[in-house]
Amino acid sequence: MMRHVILLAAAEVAVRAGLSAAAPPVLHYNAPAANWNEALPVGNGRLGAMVFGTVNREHLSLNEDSIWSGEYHYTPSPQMREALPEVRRLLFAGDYAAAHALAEKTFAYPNDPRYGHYQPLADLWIDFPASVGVAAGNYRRELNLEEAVAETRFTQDGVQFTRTVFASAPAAVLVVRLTANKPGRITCAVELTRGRDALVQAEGPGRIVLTGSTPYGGVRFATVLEARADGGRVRVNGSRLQVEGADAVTLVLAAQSTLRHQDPLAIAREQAARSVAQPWEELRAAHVRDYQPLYRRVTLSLGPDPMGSVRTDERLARVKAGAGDPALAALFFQFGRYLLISSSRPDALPANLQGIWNDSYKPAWFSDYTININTQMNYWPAEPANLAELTEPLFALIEKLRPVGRQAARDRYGCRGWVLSTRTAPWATSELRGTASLLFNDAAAWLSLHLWDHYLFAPDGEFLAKRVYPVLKESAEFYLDFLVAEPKHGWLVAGPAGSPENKFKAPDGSSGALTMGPTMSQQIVRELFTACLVAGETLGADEPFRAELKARLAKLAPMQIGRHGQLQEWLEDFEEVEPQHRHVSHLFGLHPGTQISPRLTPELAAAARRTLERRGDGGTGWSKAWKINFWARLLDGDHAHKMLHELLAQSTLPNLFDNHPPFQIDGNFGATAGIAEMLLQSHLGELHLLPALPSAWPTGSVTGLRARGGFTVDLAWSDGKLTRATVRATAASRATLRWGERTRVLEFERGGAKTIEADFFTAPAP
Ligand code: FUC
Repeated sequence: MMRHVILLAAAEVAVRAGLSAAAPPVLHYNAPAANWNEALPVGNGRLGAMVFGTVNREHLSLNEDSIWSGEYHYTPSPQMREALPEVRRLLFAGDYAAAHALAEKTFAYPNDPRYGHYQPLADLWIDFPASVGVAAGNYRRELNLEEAVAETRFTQDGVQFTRTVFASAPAAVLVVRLTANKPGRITCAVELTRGRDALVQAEGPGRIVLTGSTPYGGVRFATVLEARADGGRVRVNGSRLQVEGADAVTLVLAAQSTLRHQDPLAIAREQAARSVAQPWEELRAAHVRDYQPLYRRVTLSLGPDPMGSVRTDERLARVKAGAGDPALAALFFQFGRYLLISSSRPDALPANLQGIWNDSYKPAWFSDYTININTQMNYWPAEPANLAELTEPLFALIEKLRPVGRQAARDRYGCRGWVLSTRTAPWATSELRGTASLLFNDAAAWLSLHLWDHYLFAPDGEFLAKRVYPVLKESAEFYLDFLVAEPKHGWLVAGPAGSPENKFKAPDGSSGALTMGPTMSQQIVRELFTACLVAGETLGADEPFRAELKARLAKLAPMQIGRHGQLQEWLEDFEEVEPQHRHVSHLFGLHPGTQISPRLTPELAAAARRTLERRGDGGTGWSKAWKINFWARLLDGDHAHKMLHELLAQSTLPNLFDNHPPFQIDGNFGATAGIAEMLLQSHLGELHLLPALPSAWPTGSVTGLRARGGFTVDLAWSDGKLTRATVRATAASRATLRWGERTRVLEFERGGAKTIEADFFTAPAP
C-alpha cells in the first residue's frame, strides 16, 4: 500500500511538472468532423484516409498515392534553346520587357491535361440506420500519435461504441474496427463510392470491389473491401454490405493501381483477404510494432502541459486568441513527424502538396510535386527529426526524373547535365507550364542537395559514391554549360530565371520577372558546386572536373547588399513589385543553404535579417514555416517562435493541417523542421546546442535529434539554460559542441556516447 502511495505521489508530481508519460500525444475533439479539414488523417505512406467520426453515417475519405490522372509526356521546346542567347542579350542590355516577350513566346507552353491531377481513391460510408435520431453522449474523437490510431467513442442507447481506424504498412491495408460493449449491437451498411469513373460491385458475402480509372492516360485502380463480423452476419445488398446484429466488425480495405501492378485488382484482393483472415488484435499489434519504432526515435517536451485535457480545436482557438501553449507546439512538431511517417514510406511516392490526403478531383496546383520550394520543404524534417529512411521516395523520384532532366537540358538549353523546372507529376515530367515568369532552372540542383544532406547526416562512402555523387556531378555539369559571364563585372551568372515567384520594378517602370543571375539561382549553384567539390575530394574522384568547378566557383556573382540594407534578390538592386511576397527565395543561402550565418558572415546575416523585416511576418503557411527556419538560423529564437505562433494562429486548420489555403502539407513539415532547427543546428561543422531557444520555452527536453556527422543528440534545459546533453556517435569521430559563444571538443569511439552536464561549457577546457 505504502509503495503504491509513493508511486502515485511521484506520478502526480510528474503530471504537475508536465513531464508525465500520462499525457500521450493525442489530437482530440468532442464532436464529429463537420468537414474534411476537421477529419483526422491516417496513412501507411501509400494508402490513407481522413476519418470523420460521424455517429450515424461514418465517413472515411480515401486516398492512394498513385491515383493520378495524366501520363508521361515531354515537349522538347528546341525554340527555347534557340532563343536563349537573345533573351540573355536583351536582359544584359536592360531591355526586360523585350526579353520577357521573347521568353513568353519561346519558353512557355499551354497547360497540357496529360500533366494530370492527384485524385481521390474513393469514399467509405458506414450507415447505422437504427441510430438515426438517437442521442449520442460522451463523444470523443482522437488521433493517437504514439500508435498512429484514430478512435471514435460514444454512448448511445446505453451502449458504448468504439471505432478504431489505422493504416497498416506491414499489412498494406486500412483497417476499421467497430465494437460495442454489449453483444449483437452492431448493425450497419457498408458502401464504397467515387464521384466519377468508377464501378462498385459486391463479390461474395463479405466483399465489395470498386474499380476505376483516371483520365488522360492515367491509371486503372481497384479498391477491395472485406468485412468480417464477430457474431451476427454479413450479407450483400446490391453493391453494399449489410452487417446485422454483430458483436464487432472488422473492415479491411486494400487498394492498388497500374502504376505499381499490372493487375491491381488481383493484388488488392489478395492483400484484403490475407488481412481479414487475421485476428484484429494481431493486425493492430503488427501495425503498432511497425510504426512505433519510427515515431519514438524523438521525444520533445517544451515544459508542462496544463492544457493536455483541453480539446485540440479549443486549444488552437486559444492560441488564435493570443495564448501561449508550448505543449501544443511540441504536439505540432510530433504531428509533423507523424504525417511524414504516414505519407512517405520507402515503397511509396513522395509526399505531394497534400501528403497523400486530398478529396478533390482537381486539387490546387494538381496536388503535385512543386519543386521550387514545396516538395523540398516536405523533406526538411526527415534528417534532423530522425526519419531519414523516409527520404527514399524522394530519392527514387529523383532517379526517375534524371532521364527527362537530361533530355530537357539538351533540347531546351543546349547543355549537358540535367535540369528540372518548377513542378513535376509522378510521371517525371519537367514542366515549363503557363508563363515564362515562372521559369526556374534550379530544381534538379536543389533536389540533388537533399541526397548530399542525407550523406552528411549519415556519412556512408558507398552511398556517396553510388547515389549522391553521380547526381551532384550531373547537376554541376549542367551549370558548367549554363553559366555565362555578365558584361559589367565578368561574374558568372545562371539564367534567364525568375526569383520564385516575385517580380521586380524595372528601371523603365515596367514589372519584370526574368533576369540573369537572380540571387537564389546563384546561391543554389554555389551550394551545389561546393557540395560536389567536397564529395569529389572525399571520394578522390575527378580531379580535373574539380579544378574546373573550383575555378567557376570563384567567379560566381556574389551576394550583394542593396540600398535598404537588404540582401538583394536580383543582381541589380531592384525594388520588389510585392515587397511582402510569400516567397523569400533569395534567403536560400541562409536556409536550407549554408552561406549566410551570424558567426561566419555577419554582414550578410544582417542583410538577411533586413530582408526578413522588409518581407514581414505574413505569408501563407509554408512561407511562415520557412521563416521559422530563417529566424532560427539567424539565432533569433524569439522571432522564430513568433513565426511558429503565427503559423498556428493564422495558418492552421482544426485538425492541425497547415492551411495555405487550401490544406498544404509543406507548412506542417517546414514547421517541424523549424522547431528542430531552433533546438539543434549542425550545418556549419559544429553541433550547436539550443541555438535559437525562445524565452517562451524556458524548460524542456528533447531526445533523438540527429546532427550532421552521424550524431544523435539529447538535450535538457531549464531557465533557458542547457542542463545536460548526450551525444551519440555512429563512427569514431570528434565533434565540436557549441553553446552560445563557447565551444568544446568531444572525441568519440565508434558507437560511443557522452553525456555532459551544465558546467561543461563554463569549466576551464581540459
Ligand atoms: C507555389 C507557391 C504557392 C503554392 C504552390 C503550390 O506556386 O507560390 O504559394 O505553394 O507553389
